[in-house]
Amino acid sequence: MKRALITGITGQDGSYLAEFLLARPDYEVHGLVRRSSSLNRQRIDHLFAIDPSVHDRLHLHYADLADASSLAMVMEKVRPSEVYNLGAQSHVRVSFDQPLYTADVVGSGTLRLLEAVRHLNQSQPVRFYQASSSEMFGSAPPPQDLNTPFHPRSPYACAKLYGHWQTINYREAYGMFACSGVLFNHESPRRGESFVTRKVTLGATRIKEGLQKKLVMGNLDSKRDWGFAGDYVRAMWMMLQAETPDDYVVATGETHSVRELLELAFSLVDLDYHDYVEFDPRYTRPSEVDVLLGDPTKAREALGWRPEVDFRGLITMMVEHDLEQARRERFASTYRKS
Ligand code: NAP
Ligand code: G4F
Repeated sequence: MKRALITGITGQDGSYLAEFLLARPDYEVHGLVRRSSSLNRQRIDHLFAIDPSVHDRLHLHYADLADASSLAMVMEKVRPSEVYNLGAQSHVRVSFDQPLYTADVVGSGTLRLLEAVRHLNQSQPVRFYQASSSEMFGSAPPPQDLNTPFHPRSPYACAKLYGHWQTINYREAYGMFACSGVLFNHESPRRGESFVTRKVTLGATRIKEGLQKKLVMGNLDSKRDWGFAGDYVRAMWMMLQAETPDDYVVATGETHSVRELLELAFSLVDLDYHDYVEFDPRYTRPSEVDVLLGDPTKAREALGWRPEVDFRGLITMMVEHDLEQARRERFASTYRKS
């Protein structure tokens, strides 16, 4: 049995990664969860239905990236062979409101986890994956790959860059099997509701079903290289199965503007976004990343990784999911009123 430890298992990527690993009978999965006053397990509840063995192969542990002692205790208790560091305050706009908290969890949190892994690595081999981000490229002109100089444009991106370099330094200094995956934006029906793709697919479908009248947005001109989260967690796993540790860019190699995203999502429900979208500066950022476009050649050639879902397929998948959800909500409210 391989034993994987995932920080951020309750998030979008953590849930897809856990699902991917549990589909393989040779994996036991351990996830870190944070204590909160209300349970936040919607993205992983369904995993227990994969097959009866999951009840013995999926385990959750309370810990926090801000708390070094909790990380050391879980590491010692679980003794994983693979560690995936996906936990983060991952919202770029929010990082401007909470820069110190973001730096602590995203930057120092990675270092705390690396220290716990280094300690365990002295008695057994441990492979480490760091969830780095294309935000680190910031204002560097596209296309971006690992030879592109970083120019971060938010507290979140600066903190991710710190975690990226710490990961590389632990590999070089201690010979650890540590990889940094520089992943471009990836989305899914499980994407948090305040990220732009999900905000748009939820907005378009709720407007279609009469549950919402307008959609208030920020900068429509920025461009992103959007892929499907299910494809991207496969790349994370592939990095840790390689013979030698290395860093990779994971992207589709295509970029689209927020405006194109609006056009597509609204057209899928036969609406014109111009009739519903309004601007509010509250959704802009003090410094913006204008264009992200990744070059995934290295991941394709060295790992054999390729994305299976394209931009249109991704937004269609999200719109279909959210339309079904909006219909259920409309039906429930009509039923309550009758
Ligand atoms: P997400 O949906 O926001 O999930 C973040 C996860 O981190 C959640 O499980 C959250 O737990 C957990 N977390 C937050 N603060 C924590 C703390 N102090 N200690 C432990 N866990 C904590 O993010 P995602 O989209 O899955 O992204 C996964 C990782 O990839 C993140 O590191 C993100 O920054 C990075 N990344 C994402 C993208 C992308 O486009 N999705 C691209 C590049 C890199 P709760 O459920 O309790 O809040
Ligand atoms: O969906 P977003 O919030 O994602 P962003 O900032 O690119 O960050 C995401 O991808 C990173 C990888 O590059 C991850 F590391 C990070 O954790 C996160 O997952 O915004 C995308 C674009 C931005 O240019 C933003 O200004 O959409 C623009 N936008 C326009 N109106 C909006 C809105 N973004 C949000 N969240 N909400 C709006 O109303």
